[in-house]
Amino acid sequence: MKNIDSYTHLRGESLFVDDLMTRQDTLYGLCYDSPKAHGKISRIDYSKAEAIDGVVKIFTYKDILGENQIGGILPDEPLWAEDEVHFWGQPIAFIVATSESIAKKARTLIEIKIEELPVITTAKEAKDKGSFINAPRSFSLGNSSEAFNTCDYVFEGETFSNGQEHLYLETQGCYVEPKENGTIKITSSTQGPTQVQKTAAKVLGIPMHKIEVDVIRLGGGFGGKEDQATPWAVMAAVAVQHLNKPVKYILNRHDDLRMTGKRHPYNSFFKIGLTKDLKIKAFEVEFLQNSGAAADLSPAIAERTLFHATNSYYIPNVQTTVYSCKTNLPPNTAFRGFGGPQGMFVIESAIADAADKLGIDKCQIQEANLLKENDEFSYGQIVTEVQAIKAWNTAKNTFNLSDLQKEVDQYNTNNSHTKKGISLMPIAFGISFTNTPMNHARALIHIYQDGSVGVSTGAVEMGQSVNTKMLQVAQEIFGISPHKVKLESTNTTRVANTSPSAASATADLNGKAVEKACNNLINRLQKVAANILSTNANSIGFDNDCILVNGEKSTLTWEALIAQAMLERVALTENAHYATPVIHFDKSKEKGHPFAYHVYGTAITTVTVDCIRGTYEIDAVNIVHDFGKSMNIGIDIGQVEGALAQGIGWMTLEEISYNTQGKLLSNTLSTYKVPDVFSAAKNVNILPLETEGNPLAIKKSKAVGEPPLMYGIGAYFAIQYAVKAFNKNYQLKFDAPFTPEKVLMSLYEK
Ligand code: LUZ
Ligand code: MOS
Repeated sequence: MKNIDSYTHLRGESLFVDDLMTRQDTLYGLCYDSPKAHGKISRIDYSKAEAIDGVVKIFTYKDILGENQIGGILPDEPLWAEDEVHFWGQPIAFIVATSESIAKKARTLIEIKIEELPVITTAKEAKDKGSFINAPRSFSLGNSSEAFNTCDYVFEGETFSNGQEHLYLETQGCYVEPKENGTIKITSSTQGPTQVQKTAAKVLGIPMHKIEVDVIRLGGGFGGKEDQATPWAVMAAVAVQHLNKPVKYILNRHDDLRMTGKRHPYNSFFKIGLTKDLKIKAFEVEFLQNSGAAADLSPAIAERTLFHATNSYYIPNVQTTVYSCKTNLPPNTAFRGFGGPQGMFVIESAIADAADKLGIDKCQIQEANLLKENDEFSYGQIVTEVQAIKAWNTAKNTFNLSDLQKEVDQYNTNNSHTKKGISLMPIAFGISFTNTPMNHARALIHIYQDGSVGVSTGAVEMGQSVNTKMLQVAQEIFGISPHKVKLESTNTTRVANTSPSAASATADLNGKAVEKACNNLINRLQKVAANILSTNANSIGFDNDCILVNGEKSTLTWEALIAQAMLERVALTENAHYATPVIHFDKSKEKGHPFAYHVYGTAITTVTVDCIRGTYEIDAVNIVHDFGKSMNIGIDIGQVEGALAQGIGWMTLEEISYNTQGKLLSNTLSTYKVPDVFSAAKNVNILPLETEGNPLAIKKSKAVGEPPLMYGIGAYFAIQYAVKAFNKNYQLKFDAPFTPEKVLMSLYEK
């Protein structure tokens, strides 16, 4: 089935927040943010800005009737700064005017004096100064310090991976309207409608039932709207509470880039120990996460880094620690993979370092340590239905690894100014929110009396096609044509207390709730049908818009059945709740079984480096991916392709840059390079691995949003291979992104 949105997307008819019909009296909001990264606000003068015709009011923390607090995990982030600012771009005030251009003009007239304080921009500096978000976390398995003594080889090193801008096509935004009796309706471009509702209620000092949050769809989220869609919606809601008029706020790209957090940069220190037969016996890492100026989701992201620190390998002795380092950058946040990619980059670097020093191919070490059935992760989960070796071998065999390797080496013998590189990248990604209590969802299904169906869930459509998957679930259970099912917007009054659409788990969690609700309706309808057809309920089936008896088509249509059920006063609405069974985690021991299942796969990446210019092309990425039993292979392959491009971008081109004063330098699309058609892999082959799937995945179709991003890590090591082929003196460095500048320096390093 095609993505149900593709037709209107292509015609430009799909609606986003900015396309909503606005009321005639709508006002426009604009955030005034800090022009310094750290300091005390000694003076602020709004008088010139307020004097402009059309400026209605400038809101500050003093106008907040509830709490000036938007922190989700830790209460450490004000909506608007009070007397101190902690990052460049921190919201201080909110200008509301009769037009966007008036608000913009007013913003330039605000005068501020800040007594500057020392600015920390790197995680290392923060750690040295003892500046942390919370206490460090550690996972451990076996006894690594003892195990190192029995290793034949031990290597130590440092890695750095930079942040990443989400660059959702649709910037952050909201439209907020007053309703009667002090109630407020927020339409937001958020992955987490409940988080917006809860935070707005807290800041406005009103109960959650007075706030309705509606989400039509998002033009991309990638994690950037899991937590950070909230502040804008809440700012506009504060204004609406005071003015009793609608307020719209859509950030322009420049403001969005400056004020929002990104993927966390990580600086990490590893120690890896191997035996002569290349088994990794011990592994230790200290991860320094650059969290920015407030917690946001950093502690949860730090946790996922620990969960993925050994990627798809079994290592019997592991000791990992993560520090969430508080710096004067915008609070960094969720980004596809959620700390997992940062963890995996370190183990892959450690393996590359060991292979280089031992003079062998990296893939020999990788292959010798792949996860097997019943292996244990450092967090105590015993893995079953492991596909690591199967994916690896299938990739090697299907894509003729030995031929590819020969081609690369022959090419390198025959060419002096261009060199090729190759790498393998296996992945194992855990599916479930690592915070167990978040793994639940609900669905509300109405069968209307004409037989058409409306489905509401907590899932937010952000281009990942979750609505299409939800529609498929309902349509297949009811045995009706897809056009009879409509997916409604995501709305907190229809489906409440939702977890954000995140963690690759949205289709699983919400799909299972849809499945449950539909099955409950089916049970009721079977009885009605059995009555009409004088048979027993168990023999009733549903297919092709008709009712079946013992698998045979009867004369009763779906529409006729629904009409009869209506006459018999049978409830045609159902609400169901789903909570993932099996999973648990004990934070006091840092052990448990946090993931419903893992997703596996292997990518083989080949590249060509221009050794005169330092530029490179990704020749091909050949992937074997574990989709389980994909319920929509077109959509799922689209997710792999998108994630791969995003992962390669993170590893190669996308370079976030702040100066030492904490000012974002890469603040436009001319200074921040995202992958385009020229930098995309020339050839991408995606082969679905034949696996059983997992009963905790919706229709045994495994989660697909995040895992394939990590195939992009392979690009780093393929480029490194080519660089080494050109320059034998090159000392391996693990400093992502591997931009053409860095490649050039490496090619000519002495
Ligand atoms: N968000 C979250 C996530 O709150 N918890 C998670 O475990 C997670 N994992 C991936 C992406 N977003
Ligand atoms: Mo996320 S990184 O919002 O799944």
